[in-house]
Amino acid sequence: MWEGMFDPNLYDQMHIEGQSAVALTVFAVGRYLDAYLKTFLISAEQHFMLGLPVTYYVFTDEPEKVPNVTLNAKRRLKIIQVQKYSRWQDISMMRMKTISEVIETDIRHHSGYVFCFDVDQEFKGRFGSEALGDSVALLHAHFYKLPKDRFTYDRNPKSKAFMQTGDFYYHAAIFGGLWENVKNLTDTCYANIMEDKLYDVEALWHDESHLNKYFWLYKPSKLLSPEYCWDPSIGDMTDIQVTRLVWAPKHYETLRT
Ligand code: 2GW
Ligand code: MN
Repeated sequence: MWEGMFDPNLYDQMHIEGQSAVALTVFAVGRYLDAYLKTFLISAEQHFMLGLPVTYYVFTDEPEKVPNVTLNAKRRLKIIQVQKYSRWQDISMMRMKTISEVIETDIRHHSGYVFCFDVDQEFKGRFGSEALGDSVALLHAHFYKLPKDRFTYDRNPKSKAFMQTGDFYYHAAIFGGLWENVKNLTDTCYANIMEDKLYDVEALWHDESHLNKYFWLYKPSKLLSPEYCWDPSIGDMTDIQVTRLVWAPKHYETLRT
């Protein structure tokens, strides 16, 4: 999806008439809660799926610290406590298991669609119903123009994420779709992550490598352009007419130590 190739009003009309409801999952564990969650939620209320019922599922190890953000009508927020894994790679990868569980116990009873987000980002423009689809993947801003041999797929034959060729390089910061499909995605990626652990291997880019393998085998039905997750440090903006969501600044020195 690129600006100019869809009529936002037609999509909104269709999804309002069809009574589409959307679940958004986001993890804010450890220092990522203070660093990113408030900006993420406040900006989502300004730009994410306006006019549709949205339920936020915030996963955190410190529920009492979740900021109190005023929500628009028909929108609510659920806080779910999770453990804080000691390795950041596990914080990221184990999201697959947690998302699957919550789809099963809660989401599937309320929302047809699920979108899963990294928290270290901020909405800046419309991120609307045009992004809904059966199975939705995002083109990674750093790779969408690069030749395939530059894609950072997992190249270790011992990992379940191993792939020699592919079509696109997807960014794990956003994926979504009908809950049935997101359930299948998270179950499959989690099973593969656990099988890797059994053999003591870890895919190059963790859950993102497994996600890329999954979408290579089970093609997404809709691709979001990098407008939907842009890195402002990329100088070349020739393709980008509108930034709908941008990466927040990374503070690795303080957040990853
Ligand atoms: C992650 C890395 C290093 C130190 C801390 C964390 C961390 C991540 C954390 O302390 N607490 C936390 O809640 N997270 C969650 O995991 C949070 O939602 C965050 O957005 C997400 C992924 O971590 P992040 O954003 O630091 O990783 P990126 O932006 O480098 O992400 C890509 O690669 C990751 C795998 O290495 C994931 O696939 C991610 O989805 C990709 O965007
Ligand atoms: Mn991120």
